[in-house]
Amino acid sequence: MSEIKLVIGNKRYSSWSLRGWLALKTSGIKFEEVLVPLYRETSHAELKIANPLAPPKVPSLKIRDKAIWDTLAICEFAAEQATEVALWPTDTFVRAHARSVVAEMHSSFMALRDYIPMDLSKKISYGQLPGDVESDILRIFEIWRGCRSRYAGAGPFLFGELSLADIFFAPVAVRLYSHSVPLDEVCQSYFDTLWALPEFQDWRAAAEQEEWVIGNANEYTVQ
Ligand SMILES: N[C@@H](CCC(=O)N[C@@H](CS)C(=O)NCC(=O)O)C(=O)O
Repeated sequence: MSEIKLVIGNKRYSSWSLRGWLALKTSGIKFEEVLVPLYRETSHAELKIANPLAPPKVPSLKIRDKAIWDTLAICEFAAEQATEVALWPTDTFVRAHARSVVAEMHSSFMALRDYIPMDLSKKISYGQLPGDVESDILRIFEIWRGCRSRYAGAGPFLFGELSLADIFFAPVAVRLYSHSVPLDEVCQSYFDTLWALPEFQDWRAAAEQEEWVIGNANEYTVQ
């Protein structure tokens, strides 16, 4: 049993869990996954048992008698502990650019998050979205195009090699996919790269197997 435990929510729905999990997986750190299904009466109590020193949110890390919570702190821990890969770009200014993108993702895009929650079981055809949601999406495309035009020579991800910036956009890719949001050539190519990340494929495959489903009326059922 690993002494590092990552507490996550439903793979189908928990966008922040996906980020923390991808950061740990791609870092190569060995960890044990503890999945607590969210939005049930007992969820908060179960989260407290899984990681007593963290708030009852996911993701959180439990390392012996220590807790690390909030996705950004967990991702920074993964980047610091990774020995085989660099989850931040090595160049100072490129790294600062990547951190700007990650910080913007962490603190913004509320309209997109509220209107299109992550749901890996959902796929509907595209329809006109509210203006503030469209504005969030246009800003995301602006970030993607800006990074791809600057760093395409270094690799297929936003900053060339895979970085935490890509990991932060993984749940956004799910949101765009589930509402069939049209992408231009540059954004589609980046989306395809992100979607094909093996660890992301593993997460989606596990989400498909989950038995907890939130229905149309927001009721929570077990299949
Ligand atoms: N800013 C936090 C957000 C964590 C968060 O809100 N997680 C959601 C799931 S994606 C959660 O735990 N919801 C369960 C609840 O609030 O009961 C982070 O970055 O980790």
